[in-house]
Amino acid sequence: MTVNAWLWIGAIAMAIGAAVQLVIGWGPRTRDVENHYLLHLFVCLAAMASYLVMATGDGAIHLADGGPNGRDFYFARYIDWSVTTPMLLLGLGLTAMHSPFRRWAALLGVLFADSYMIITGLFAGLSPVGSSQKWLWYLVSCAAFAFVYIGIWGLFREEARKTSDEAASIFRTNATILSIVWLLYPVVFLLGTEGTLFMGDVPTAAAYTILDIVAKVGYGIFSLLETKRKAARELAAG
Ligand code: RET
Repeated sequence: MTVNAWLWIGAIAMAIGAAVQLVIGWGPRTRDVENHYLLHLFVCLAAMASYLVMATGDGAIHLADGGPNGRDFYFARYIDWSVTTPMLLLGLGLTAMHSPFRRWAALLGVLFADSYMIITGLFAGLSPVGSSQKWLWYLVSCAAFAFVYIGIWGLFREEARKTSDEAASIFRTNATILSIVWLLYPVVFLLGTEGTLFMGDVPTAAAYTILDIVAKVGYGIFSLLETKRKAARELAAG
């Protein structure tokens, strides 16, 4: 398989993910379902655009470092992540918080740390392979990532426990999936063409595509169905 094939797989998977969510969320919705519907649908649509621009050859720049032939740096991924990761975290925050407005500063803090992680991650990706500044930016980005985890497992979890047993349990499942899947991104960066070149461009593209499908399509559909089930239970209970 080629890098391009993986990018097309990403674009098609995101389109299918968006279509499936469109169907799941169709019809009358509670506010809770609507929140998750819009967030997860737009996550897939944003990623679909990003995969399309990469697959059609306009989402990367060619850099001279990283081997005799240089390397393609897919900046479009970082634009995608800068939009989609805050949306996914907002979705997780909403499963935890009865009223996000009560702790809006905490919520914004987590989203800010997340943006910081992606932007400094972009600097890490752009800087020359083998340079010391690459690892400086990588560490800064990882530090921001640690703040995101502190937000999830500290503030968000505390809020979920206060909200209800059901919210706490849903939150725990979602936060666990998200935490594990997200942790693999810096590992792919480290091993791939942006990091140590341990993996070539095809495995790097494959790994990011698979992670994106799990983190956006898989997690999105899971979270949307879960919210619908919760709404149905609430309706039945009156
Ligand atoms: C980078 C490199 C620098 C160090 C760290 C990173 C983390 C990236 C993450 C990305 C998550 C993306 C998702 C996209 C799907 O919607 C930027 C790779 C910490 C956590 C979940």
